[in-house]
Amino acid sequence: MALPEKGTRVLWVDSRLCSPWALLIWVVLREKKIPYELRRVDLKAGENRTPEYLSRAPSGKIPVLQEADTWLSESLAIAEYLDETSDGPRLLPADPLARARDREVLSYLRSDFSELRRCMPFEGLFWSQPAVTMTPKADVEIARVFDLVHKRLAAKAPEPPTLADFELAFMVRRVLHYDPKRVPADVVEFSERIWSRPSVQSWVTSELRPAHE
Ligand SMILES: N[C@@H](CCC(=O)N[C@@H](CS)C(=O)NCC(=O)O)C(=O)O
Repeated sequence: MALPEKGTRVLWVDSRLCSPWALLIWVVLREKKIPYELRRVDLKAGENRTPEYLSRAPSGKIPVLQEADTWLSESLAIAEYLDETSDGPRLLPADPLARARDREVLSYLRSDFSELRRCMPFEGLFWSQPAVTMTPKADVEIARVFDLVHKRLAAKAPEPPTLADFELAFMVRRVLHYDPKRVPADVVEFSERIWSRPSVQSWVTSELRPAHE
């Protein structure tokens, strides 16, 4: 695991570039125009399970942010840290209640929706995946995601997007990919507006992603 020059900010991501959690940090760095180096970890080869990696990122997961000898894991902690310590547009609202709402949605997206994720894996956006039968639980979770988007559209101006907007758009993107007819027009518009941002598209179209899984 070659270490970067001292003083360089480094984002460690999965080598296949298909983690939505890593995507969030990629987007934060680009939206806020923060210079960084990218390092890729081959999860399939177990590069995240070496004693060296685990001593820096004890969960053995990506994304990880490195600043000199400081290593920070967990996408939400990293995103919030970058937002608070850098210039550029605020990606978490300044207003305490609006910020709490953002964190509420970000927490839901981490703790709930496991069936939606299982039935509509993010990998499918880039490589064909074996078909998975939808389940009633996944249907309920999809309806709940749409409901969260509708609540946001009713409550706040669409610009600039916040962390919760980005992650909701990533979740909607799964449904748009696997079963577009399900997605209401206003939710399509919400997701497309965010998915088409240069910060997101630079990740979607990255040549670093292997052509085959
Ligand atoms: N709660 C973590 C989740 C990160 C996560 O699940 N990363 C996956 C890739 S999508 C990972 O590194 N998996 C490797 C493993 O668990 O061995 C975050 O928000 O950063």
